[in-house]
Amino acid sequence: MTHDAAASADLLALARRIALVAGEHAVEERRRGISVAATKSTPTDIVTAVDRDTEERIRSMILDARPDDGIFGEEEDTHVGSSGLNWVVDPIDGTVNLLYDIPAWSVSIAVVDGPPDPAHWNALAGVVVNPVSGEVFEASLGGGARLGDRELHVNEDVPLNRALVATGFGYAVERRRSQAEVLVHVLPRIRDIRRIGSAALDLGALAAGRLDAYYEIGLNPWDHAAGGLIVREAGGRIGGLRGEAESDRMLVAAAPALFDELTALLEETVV
Ligand code: LIP
Repeated sequence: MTHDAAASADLLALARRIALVAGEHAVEERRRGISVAATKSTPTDIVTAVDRDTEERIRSMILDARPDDGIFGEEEDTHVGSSGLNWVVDPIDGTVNLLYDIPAWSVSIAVVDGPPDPAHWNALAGVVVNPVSGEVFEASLGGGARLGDRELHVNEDVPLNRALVATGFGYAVERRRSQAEVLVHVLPRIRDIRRIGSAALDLGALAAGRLDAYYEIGLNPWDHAAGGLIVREAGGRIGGLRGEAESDRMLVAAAPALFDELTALLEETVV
C-alpha cells in the first residue's frame, strides 16, 4: 500500500489524540496510587495496572476510529487487521520510572504499513508523549519531526569523543552483564552516558538535540517504532550493526556520521 504525506499526517493526528487522552488517564491513575500487577521475564520486569489499563484504552480508541487496522502492543495479544496498517503500541514506556514516580515515562504509538517488524515495516506516523511534562514528540513520513511546534533536527558534526550517548539495560542478569561489558568498552570513548529509562524518550531526546546518539540491545518493536520514525524525520539514522535493520540484537541511532563511528565502536565488542 502506498501512502502520501497527507494520509500519514491524518494518521499522526489520530495517534496524537489517542496518546494524549491515554496519557491523561495514566497520570490520573498514577496519582491514585500504583503497585506491581505482575512480573514478566524476571522479577524486576514489571507490569502495573496502569500499563494494562492504558493499552486497553488505546486499543479501544484505535478500533473505534479504524476497525480494520491491526494492533501490536506490549501488554496484550496481537490484533490482526485487514487494512495492511498496524498500530505498534507501548502504553507505558519506562514502567519502572512510572512505578518510582520518576517523571520520565511515555506513551508511544506508531502506525506502520506492513508487519510489526522493523526489518519490513514502513513507518508512517509516530508520537511519543511524556504525560508528566506534557511534551509531545511526533513525526509523519515525509512530514518532518516536531516537539510541540518546534521542528526537530539531530545534532550534526559531533565526533564520537564529544558525543553524549544514551543507552539502557534489560532485565535478565546475563543480558545485564553483557550490556555492562559493552558499556565498559564505550564509556572511555565518548563524552558521557545518560540512562533515561525509556527508549521512546531517548529517541525523542536524540531528535531534539538533547542527546547525540543512542544505542541499546534487547529492545522490542513497540519501544522504538514511534521514536525511530521521529529520529529519521529529524535527519538521523537508525539501524543495527553490520548493515542490519534495528532489532532486539541492537538498535543504534544518531546523525549519519556519528552513527557510522558508534556502530564501528560497538562492532569491536558486540558479536
Ligand atoms: C524500557 C525501555 C528502556 C529499557 C528498559 C525498559 P519498558 O521499556 O524503554 O529503554 O532500558 O529496561 O525495557 O519495559 O519500560 O516498557
